[in-house]
Amino acid sequence: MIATTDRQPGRRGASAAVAALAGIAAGALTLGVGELVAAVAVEPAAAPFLAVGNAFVDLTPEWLKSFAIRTFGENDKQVLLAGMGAVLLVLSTAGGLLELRRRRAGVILLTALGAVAVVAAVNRPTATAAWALPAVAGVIAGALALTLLVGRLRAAPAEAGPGADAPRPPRRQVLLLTAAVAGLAVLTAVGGRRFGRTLADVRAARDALRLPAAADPAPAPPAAARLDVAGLTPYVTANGDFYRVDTALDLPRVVPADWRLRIHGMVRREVELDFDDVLGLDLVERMITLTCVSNEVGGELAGNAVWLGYPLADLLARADPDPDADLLLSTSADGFTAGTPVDVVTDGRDALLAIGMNGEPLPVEHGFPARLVVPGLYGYVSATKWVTDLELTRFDRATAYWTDRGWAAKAPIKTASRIDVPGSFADLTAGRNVVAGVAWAQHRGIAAVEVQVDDGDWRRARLAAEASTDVWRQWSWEWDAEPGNHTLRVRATDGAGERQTDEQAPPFPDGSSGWHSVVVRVT
Ligand SMILES: Nc1nc2c(c(=O)[nH]1)N[C@H]1C(S)=C(S)[C@@H](COP(=O)(O)O)O[C@H]1N2
Ligand SMILES: [Mo]
Repeated sequence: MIATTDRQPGRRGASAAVAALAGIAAGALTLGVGELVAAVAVEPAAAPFLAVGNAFVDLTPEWLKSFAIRTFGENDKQVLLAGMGAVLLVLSTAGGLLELRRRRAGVILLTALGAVAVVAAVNRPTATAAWALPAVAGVIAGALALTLLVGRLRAAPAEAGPGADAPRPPRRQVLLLTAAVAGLAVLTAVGGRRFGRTLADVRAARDALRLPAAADPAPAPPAAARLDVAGLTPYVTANGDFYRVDTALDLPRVVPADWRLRIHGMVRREVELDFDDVLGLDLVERMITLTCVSNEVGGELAGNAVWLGYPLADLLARADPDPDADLLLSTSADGFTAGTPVDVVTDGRDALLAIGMNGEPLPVEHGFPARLVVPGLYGYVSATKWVTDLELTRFDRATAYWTDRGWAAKAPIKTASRIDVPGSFADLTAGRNVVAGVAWAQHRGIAAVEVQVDDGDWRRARLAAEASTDVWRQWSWEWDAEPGNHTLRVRATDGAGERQTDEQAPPFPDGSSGWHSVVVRVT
């Protein structure tokens, strides 16, 4: 039996609209109180909205994740947050309407959603039991608000029979109360976001940080390492243009004063460093090109920067690792983990605990105040940002974030080359045209790049000078283009003489492969 107090359809519609708004306000209050309790009593990441979002990120199946990265690129986080917002808007509207139809029905829906948030929160990698509190407190506040608001709408006495002059539900009053609840929701949410350490605090700490000069500065790359071709990827990637890939919906807020790095596990001596300890070390500066395993053939998920840091091998040596430890498991402030082969870190390459990027402290998005950088390995097995913990262990004992999701445990970067100019489907004029791009095979180096037009012979491109085998190389080739539609293809050969494979592979499980091509029209 549906118990509405209005017998006129128009009025019933008006009550429903008010109930829907009340549902939205109650839903917002749930989230707002969750934010506030998380910030005051637990941790910002324990707030229901973020906990559910982060859990969603962790549970997203591979096909959906690849689709999201392909479709939305680096906006995938914004798209997820907006999508969650839309779903919650629909669900809280439904909560209001359900509560109007049947007392407690909306509250039950809200409680069910709260239970999902609790499960998500307590299962976050860095969670304690207290992480349940924000969602519980939020649901209590939201349920009270929903009961109060919609209860008033339904308050008309049931005995008023048909035709009787039933008292009108106090819609205007409920609307005002709804506005008050919405205001409270905004206050608690904003209060929660402002309480404790904010992103602004972290940025201020970063601005205040003065990095020491490197004891061992980066060798200046040869002038001939840069080619002057319009549209070619810049040799050094500006911090603001550097690709960003991580699982963090909300940036970890770590300030140098609180940062600690613990080195433990299969070691003879546990080591703990604070940020001043790192600043006091003999730092080195190295140019290293990073690449994400999710990069598609021809994709943009690679960047080149000058990193300031301390050699990881020397750092680990301080802990005197057990020779049986073959895995370095690094953990970030937000619980992300990467597993790096110990032999790679200690084979003499410039694997770093990095604190500087292109002459500045690490940007917050890129791991402030400290991260790992290991030349030659994809980021997911090596480049832990906001790193706080290094454990020496074994591949047969431990797994990391992405290996738990089926990605390869060992992931050297595959040789890759990309045509930047001309762009896909460019309109060119017949005659002399420059074809140019970058190629990388970190730690093996690039020995040759070749270009092919349609099914013609492969032609050697001109290679810019090599700064080191850990850095990508620009290349260019002069093309005497004839009218018509043409396909340009590129392939590289690494420093060991191994040619880039034309076998097409998707990023999963150990990196994409295949030759990049662009189609152009020449007139
Ligand atoms: N804490 C943390 N570190 C992380 C990741 C992450 O999700 N969380 N992603 C890794 C991956 S997959 C890559 S490719 C690099 C990207 O580093 P960047 O964002 O600075 O380019 O960071 C690595 N470090
Ligand atoms: Mo990555």
